[in-house]
Amino acid sequence: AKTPKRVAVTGAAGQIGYSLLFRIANGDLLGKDQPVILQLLEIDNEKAQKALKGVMMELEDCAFPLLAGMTAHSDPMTAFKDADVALLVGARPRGPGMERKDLLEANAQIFTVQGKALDAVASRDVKVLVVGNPANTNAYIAMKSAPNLPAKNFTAMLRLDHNRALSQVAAKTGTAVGDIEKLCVWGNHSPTMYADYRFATVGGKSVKDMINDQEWNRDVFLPTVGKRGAAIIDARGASSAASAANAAIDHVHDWVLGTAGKWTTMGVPSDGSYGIPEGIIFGFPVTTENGEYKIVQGLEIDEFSRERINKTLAELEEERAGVAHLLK
Ligand code: NAX
Repeated sequence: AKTPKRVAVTGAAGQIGYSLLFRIANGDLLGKDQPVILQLLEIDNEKAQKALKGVMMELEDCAFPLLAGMTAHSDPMTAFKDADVALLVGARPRGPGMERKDLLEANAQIFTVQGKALDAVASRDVKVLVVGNPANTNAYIAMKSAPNLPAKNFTAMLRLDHNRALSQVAAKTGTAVGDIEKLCVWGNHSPTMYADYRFATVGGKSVKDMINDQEWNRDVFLPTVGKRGAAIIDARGASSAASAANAAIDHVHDWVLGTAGKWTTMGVPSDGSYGIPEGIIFGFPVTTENGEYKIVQGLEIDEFSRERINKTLAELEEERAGVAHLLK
């Protein structure tokens, strides 16, 4: 049997955690032959720790054959010890009267501490996925706080936006989501993200030609994908949880196990591709193989796309400037 992999999850007693942990323990994250040990972090608060114990009781009651162990933590220095994968889901939500700036700073604080802890105790190959918002900037802060780990190990979740775009395109073209290739989402996980089906194909046919409607792209598709999170809150009375957990599973699964040449979207530190400044955590089309991702190169960026990419980049640069003083 394989040696168990250690998967650390923060915000483990939250809504996303409740959808995520059972799927990890079921083998959906790292494969049906890969035992896992869950190292679960919650805030140092009696109610949160008690809720976490409750989730762990339910995990026990599933008797998952692949769940080789689990531990509860309130300190990232123990939660991240030897972690092979770290899913940073817990974050500070925006409270009443809280400005965007306060939100950025509260989260910068959390992700500085967690980045340092990963740097100190995690596996040197740890794969980090930041889900907690603002995800791209939180991933940037964690990466900058972990100078002894490779920067490429830090990623942010754009996969929910990617999956949302896939299903909108499938509905519009009357095709199956699984048949759509070469779709991607550029930029920040925020309403400014740019979902791009210009290169997408179904059975070798161009999706752009099938749709052939730039107004639908601009006035229906992009706003629908961009505001989907708000639409879910409006309908459900709570933010996306199962779909967010599913996207986190997809992201790490594909990163570890490969996409066999197919594109997906990951928020990764830019290497300067497409004029995105180095180090900014940006949604790019990627392929993955042997546990490494590669940004798809050589795509043509037309005027409309450049405008959209610049807009989402400007937002990320503004967020980066807003936390720069905390990273000294
Ligand atoms: P919940 O509020 O249900 O759960 C968050 C949990 O994190 C809570 O139990 C809280 O105690 C814990 N927590 C807070 N600070 C922590 C810390 N420093 N260390 C450990 N645990 C901590 O939120 P949930 O709905 O699960 O969402 C979690 C995060 O995902 C939010 O920031 C949310 O905005 C973000 N999302 C990101 C998405 C993406 O596509 N990147 C989509 C879904 C989601 O909105």
